[in-house]
Amino acid sequence: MFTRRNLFSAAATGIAAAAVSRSALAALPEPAYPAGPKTEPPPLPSTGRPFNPVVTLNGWSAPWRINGQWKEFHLVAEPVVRELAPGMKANLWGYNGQSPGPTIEAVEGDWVRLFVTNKLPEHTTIHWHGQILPSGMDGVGGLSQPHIKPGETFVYEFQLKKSGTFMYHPHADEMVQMAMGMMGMFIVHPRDPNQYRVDRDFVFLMNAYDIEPGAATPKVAEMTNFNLWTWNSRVFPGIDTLPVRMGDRVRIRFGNLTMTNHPIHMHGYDFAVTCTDGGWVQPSARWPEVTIDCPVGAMRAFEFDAVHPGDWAFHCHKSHHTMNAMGHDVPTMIGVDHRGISKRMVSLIPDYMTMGERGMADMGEMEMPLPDNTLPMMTGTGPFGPIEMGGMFTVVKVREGLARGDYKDPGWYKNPPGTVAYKYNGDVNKRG
Ligand SMILES: [Cu+2]
Repeated sequence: MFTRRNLFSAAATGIAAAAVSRSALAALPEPAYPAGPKTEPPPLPSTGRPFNPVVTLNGWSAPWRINGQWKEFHLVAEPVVRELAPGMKANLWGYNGQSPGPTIEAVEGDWVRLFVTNKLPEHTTIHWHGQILPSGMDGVGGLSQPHIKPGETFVYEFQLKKSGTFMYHPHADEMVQMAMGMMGMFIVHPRDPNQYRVDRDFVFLMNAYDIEPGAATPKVAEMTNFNLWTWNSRVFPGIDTLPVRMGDRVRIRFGNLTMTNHPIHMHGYDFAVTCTDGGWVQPSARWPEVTIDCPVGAMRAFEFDAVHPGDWAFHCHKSHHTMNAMGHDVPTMIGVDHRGISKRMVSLIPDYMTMGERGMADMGEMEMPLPDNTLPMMTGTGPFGPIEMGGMFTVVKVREGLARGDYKDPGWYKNPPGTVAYKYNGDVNKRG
């Protein structure tokens, strides 16, 4: 077993992340695979130090094995098929059968040993984004370690120096591997489970893809023109809702591994920014927001007390990030009079349909023919009609009487009488 001292000296000589022979693979912890794309709230930890687990939106947490002083995890980098929302599957790369990979959860002070097996057609590494660790464990291919070649397993070993919200992703052929979905969250819980304690603690990663309508594999050379904006490689209406019990203290954490910033906005509440990539924000330094901008490569967490019941939209505020593909090449038609043109076009192209001269809202209800494996640009239906969203959008559902640990969607909010905007019929005393 490594002692702390020879771990550090090994890192200094660059051999700490050592390849494991094929015969040793039998001794690796069994890699865990998820049951599907739905949120799988993890159970309370049965071994190791106690903590309050996070809930990964449309994801799950990796199990571990205790081996002496080590908490051992096993990540397998491999091609995966991810359903982005019902009706569209993408050929991505990820870990343990899914993109993003499982959330890693451990406790400040834990010694973690992470086995990484490469089943990709090219080399990879994992960088533990935000962790304080020996330089040789930092996962930058060529700089801190040799690359992990296809078929090889490498071992990362380090002690978790501080609690907070972290990520993991490759630092090898990075643009391609992240454009293909390789990433995951890494949550380090405080040593004292009552420090920064909340009742519900949600996490997700923001990622983006460029997949041509009708195709299933992202274009990996894309730099700016992504067309699918995802949370944990899901788009609305495929992103699970966040059910919250009235009175709960709630934390929502996210990381951004897209190539642009995302102003994340939650309706119905103001909240406090309590954790950034650098660690916890002291109570006296927390600032209130209703929209928190998350830069590229950063993590943010905010907290609120669930005191306002309802269905509250929760989304990126860049409006093209709450749309799915096909929204990019549509010309502005508002104010254009199509009447003459339409008639003449139909005589030439019988299926011709003019769109957009009164705005784009029609797209939310229109049954347009789409290529296979393609999602509508604006979609989803709520209790009052089409929601006209896609991409980075979901709903925080604050309800009375949910059970602790119940993350099932509670359905639509039943608004108390007299609390819904209504159509004016000439007399506010006579509501129709
Ligand atoms: Cu955005």
